[in-house]
Amino acid sequence: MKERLEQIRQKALQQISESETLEKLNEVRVNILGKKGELTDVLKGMKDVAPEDRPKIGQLVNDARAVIESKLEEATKKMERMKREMIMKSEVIDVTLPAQKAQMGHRHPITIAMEELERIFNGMGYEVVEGPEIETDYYNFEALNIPADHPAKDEQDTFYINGEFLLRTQTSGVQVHEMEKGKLPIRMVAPGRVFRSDEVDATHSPSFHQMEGLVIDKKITFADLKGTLQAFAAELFGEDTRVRFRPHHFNFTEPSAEMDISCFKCNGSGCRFCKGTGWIEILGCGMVHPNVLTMSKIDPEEYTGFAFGIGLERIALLKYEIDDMRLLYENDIRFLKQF
Ligand code: 2NM
Repeated sequence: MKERLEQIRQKALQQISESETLEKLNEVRVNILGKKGELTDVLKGMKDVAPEDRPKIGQLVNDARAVIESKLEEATKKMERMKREMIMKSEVIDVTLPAQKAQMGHRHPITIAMEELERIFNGMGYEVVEGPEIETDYYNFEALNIPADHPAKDEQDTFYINGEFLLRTQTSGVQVHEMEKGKLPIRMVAPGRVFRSDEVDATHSPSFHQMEGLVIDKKITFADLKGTLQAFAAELFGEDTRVRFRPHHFNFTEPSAEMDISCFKCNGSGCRFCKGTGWIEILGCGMVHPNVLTMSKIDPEEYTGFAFGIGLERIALLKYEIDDMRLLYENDIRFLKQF
């Protein structure tokens, strides 16, 4: 009996020292000290021990149990401490490290141009009005004095949805809707996406952005148009900017013109940027055609007006000196990050 106890004790101590996990230690506890454990087994054998030897054997069993229990506890504590240390090491946070810079979003260069133009025209008392990208043939063409046989209406140039609906090729439909409301005077700009059936290249895209403006009141003249667009150019490109108007043709305006600004790179002396001319084309404009007013129930004898159209891609490319429009649509984050 004594030997068996010694054996159990040796075995227990060895197993404890060989245990590498808390689970293993618990296994040892159950196998030795548990209800069906080896030491408990020894106690159950007491009935075969001579009565006079029982106190002594009992004492030995208790001693063995005490030693094993204390070794178990010691090993368990040590194991728990090691486990904690390992967790602390692997989860260490260096609170002195500098914080990671938050990634800020960027407005797209076209959005920047659009908002800048809205700000300038708002400052001159213009309202910003938006309208649908799908329009009817009437609002996109007919109401703008563009006849059925006009080349712009060709399927080569316009995306038709069906015989009646199309993707707007300019935002002018928004102006027509506004004129039809009959609330005069009008001072508005219409920014937005427009569509033309063009091949993609450095200066063309089937979908691009425009801002068109419209002013209608009594006694509006071409001088008002010139003064307004001169003030606009000065605010967008700098107060020294000079403008010139070249005769042009649009169906919806008469007379019509294109406006150039003096090159902001060379101030008009001629450089690569303005292709040696000293001037940069910036927008189209004109006095609203009497037919356009009449169709929208405005009396051209009482009211006159001017209108203009500005390409926002063109403004963004000029402003940021970008030479290929495709960069604006590819959404390469390395490109967009710069604005
Ligand atoms: C341009 C150039 C000239 C224009 C005309 C109108 C309307 F609706 F009043 F007739 N809206 N926009 C216009 C005039 C647009 O874009 C180059």
